[in-house]
Amino acid sequence: MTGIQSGGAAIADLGAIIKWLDRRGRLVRVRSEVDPAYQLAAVAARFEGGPRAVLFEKVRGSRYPVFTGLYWSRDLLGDLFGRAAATLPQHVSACIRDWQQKPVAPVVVDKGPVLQVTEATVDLSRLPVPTHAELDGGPYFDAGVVITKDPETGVRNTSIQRFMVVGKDRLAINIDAGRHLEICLGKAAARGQALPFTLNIGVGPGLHFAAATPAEAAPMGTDELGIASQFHGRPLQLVAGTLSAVEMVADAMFALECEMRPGEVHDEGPFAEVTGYYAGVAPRPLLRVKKIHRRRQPIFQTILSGAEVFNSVGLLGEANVLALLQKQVPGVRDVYFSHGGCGFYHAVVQLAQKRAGWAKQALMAAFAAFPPLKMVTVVDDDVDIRDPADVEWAMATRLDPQWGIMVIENVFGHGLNPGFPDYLGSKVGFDATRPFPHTPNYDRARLRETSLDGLDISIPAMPDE
Ligand SMILES: Cc1cc2nc3c(=O)[nH]c(=O)nc-3n(C[C@H](O)[C@H](O)[C@H](O)COP(=O)(O)O)c2cc1C
Ligand SMILES: [Mn+2]
Repeated sequence: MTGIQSGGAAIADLGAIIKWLDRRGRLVRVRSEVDPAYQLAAVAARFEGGPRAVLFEKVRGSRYPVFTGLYWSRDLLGDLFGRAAATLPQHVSACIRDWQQKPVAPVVVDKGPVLQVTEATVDLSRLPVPTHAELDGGPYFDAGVVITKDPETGVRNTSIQRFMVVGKDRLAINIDAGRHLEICLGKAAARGQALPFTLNIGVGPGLHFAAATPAEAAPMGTDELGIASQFHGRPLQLVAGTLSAVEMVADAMFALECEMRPGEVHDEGPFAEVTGYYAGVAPRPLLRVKKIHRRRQPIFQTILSGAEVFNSVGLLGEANVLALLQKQVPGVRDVYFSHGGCGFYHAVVQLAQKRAGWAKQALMAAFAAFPPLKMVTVVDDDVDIRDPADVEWAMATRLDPQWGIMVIENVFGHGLNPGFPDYLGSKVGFDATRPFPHTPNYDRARLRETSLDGLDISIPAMPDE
């Protein structure tokens, strides 16, 4: 496996990534014109989870193509990084650990592709912003990286949020409880100031992962943009803002310079979320887009609410839980956030148990490491944590419901999960490990390893093959 990194700085440049996907046969090109309202997302969904990303070359009402699907397959991501898909959490947690120990700060450079064109006026209707699901409240930016600065300390913060278009130069944003952006907005409000930030669209996975790094791994006051430097193997490049002290990403396809004025709100939603449910309408922060910069020939990026989020928020959560559990619980081998669990509500932990009772320690540590988790299942090291049937087998044969189920009531969880109205609900842990010490009646039956090479085997074709 070579991956794109053998091409140098290419991993930081979505344009280079799209070309690389094309050369690898990993890019579906939709040449016919599609409607950004409903049709684009519906067509993209037909390819969701497959080995290829999708480029929509002609999008009605706009001059710019739209790209989607970079994150919906771990195999594609593994190929891009030149490593086996199952080792992505280890790679991600190694990059975060290296940043925690010795951060490589981003550098501010004079020029960057994003500054090739600055629009004379701000008109969001010229951008190919898609409306995804049938009841969505409008077109949404959902793949933009937000950069802001803490109004007190000046330290940068980065995150990804969904933004609904509510006017020619207005967006409404959803900020979940406790996000650092919420804290920054609160600090700006306390000082009676507006909060400037930039929305950077069309970036590489290193920066996307940096923005999605959970607060538990990148606490308030740390400049998590440095995590992108680790993925890139060189400092992330920024360019200075033209209206405020907040920088933009030099390699982005588009950068919007924006401002939130504390107290200004607008109805936002509904939006079909990663949970498979609609997030409801509520008054949420309104913001003004003051300037649009872009490449000469930019490509807009959108993300489908589903596997793409499982493999970004979920992958980052997984990497963090794995790193913390390996520090705290002897014998933790691997962690997987299942897709049936919306990518970040159900963690499956693989444990080579060393002493009785440590499976429950692993349950508690996992819940503490990542607050959105609603379920944690711990299995032994002979179970394939990425195979739901194997995990179910462990539950069906090894979980003892008398003592293996741990319920935690009235605990903070993820507000988008309908079981956590106002972020409060119950969580459940399943200890599906064998009783300790191990006895032969829980040993797994196995057939002997064999090879089909040299065996004369005839496989007939079936009528509809
Ligand atoms: C595609 C995508 C969409 C997201 N949408 C939102 C959102 O609308 N609101 C939100 O608060 N977090 C959203 N997140 C999660 C945050 O970006 C993520 O938790 C981040 O770490 C928050 O940054 P912070 O730790 O600096 O607060 C999204 C993440 C991804 C990858
Ligand atoms: Mn942060």
